[in-house]
Amino acid sequence: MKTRAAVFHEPGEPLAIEELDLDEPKAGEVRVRMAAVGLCRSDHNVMAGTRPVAMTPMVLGHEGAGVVEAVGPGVTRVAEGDHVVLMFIPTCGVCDNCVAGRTHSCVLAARIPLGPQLDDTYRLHDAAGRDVGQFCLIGAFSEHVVVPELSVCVVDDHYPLEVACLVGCGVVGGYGAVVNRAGVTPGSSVLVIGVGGVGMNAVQGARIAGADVIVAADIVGRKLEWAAELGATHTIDATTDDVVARVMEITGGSGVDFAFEAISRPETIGQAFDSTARLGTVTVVGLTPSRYDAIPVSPLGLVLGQKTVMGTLYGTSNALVEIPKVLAMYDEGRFKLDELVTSTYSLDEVNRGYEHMVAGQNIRGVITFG
Ligand code: COD
Ligand code: ZN
Ligand code: ZN
Repeated sequence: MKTRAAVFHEPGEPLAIEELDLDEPKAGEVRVRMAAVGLCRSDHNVMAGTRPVAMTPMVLGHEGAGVVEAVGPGVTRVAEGDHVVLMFIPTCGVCDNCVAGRTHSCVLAARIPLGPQLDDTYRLHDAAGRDVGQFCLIGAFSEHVVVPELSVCVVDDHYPLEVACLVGCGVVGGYGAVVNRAGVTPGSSVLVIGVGGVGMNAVQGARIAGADVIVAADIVGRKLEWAAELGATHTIDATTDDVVARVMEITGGSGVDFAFEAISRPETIGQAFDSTARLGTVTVVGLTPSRYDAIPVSPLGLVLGQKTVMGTLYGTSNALVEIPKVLAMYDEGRFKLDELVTSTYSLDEVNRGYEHMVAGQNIRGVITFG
């Protein structure tokens, strides 16, 4: 069958909307009619060339949700008609980490930047007959996708897919960093630097975990207003204020118990470290571009402060468990998802959506398929 998709060719160039040939699902694969896909910064990092992928052309997009319309031989987890959220790290279930309950570190995560499906062949082909890769094995900027059944999480069909899609990446990434990696405790103090599509969910996670003080720092005023609506008790405009000095003021000079960096810049990781109290933890969420090879963390401050600096990927979450849990909290009104979608776009408007992201206009822009 044919599918229209947004194809990445060269760093620095806009995505090209093309009609591609899509093969039938092979063994262990499913075809999904995409309903919605969030415009996450990681796809933009590929477009900008700061996060290289192994091949081009490649269809980007990994924060997606849709409806299963066909299944290949041997598929057992999923059936036609199921509503699914796509997972940007597949869950093989049999590698050492999956068996140990750490599916966020599944051995198949290494496939994210490669392009082909798990059997090393391609399901997408362009008009010139070239194979087309799928970012994160997904390539969700496409009307239809064929993906491994290991990359989908079935969700109840009453959830609006244009908000459920966000749970597949940014929501679990930010929320999981707080509850699964750092383990924020009731009554504690939290700082989130960078309250975009990921950091905003760290703010929500801190609220749900019962933190007393939740400080959000960003360079865009509107993001700070949104953060306050989603649970931040204090906000810092990093364009005018010294983040560390303001955090010290807010916490009476002690610093926060838990700091999160959701931008991916060494300077802001340094600010998170300097803002943390004795025995506090710093959790780095963003994948920094590979040109950076060090972070400004004082070794003396690390020891005297007895601090912990750690990273997190996919919110250190088992997505198959966490995605339905977050959606259940959405049902209860505890987790805000509708508020995260600040603009919607058609597939043809994908580049405009990314321009808006770069300009700081959205918490999340979402592409909806008509
Ligand atoms: N100080 C404070 N805030 C800043 C600064 C600064 N110097 N610079 C930028 N910001 C703010 C922006 O205004 C924005 O609000 C926010 O930081 C960044 O948010 P977004 O919405 O632009 O980006 P996100 O939230 O989609 O993604 C950011 C990450 C860095 C977390 C993401 O790209 C990433 O690297 N994720 C890695 C984790 C992961 O699991 N990746 C795989 C798939 S995403
Ligand atoms: Zn993402
Ligand atoms: Zn695995």
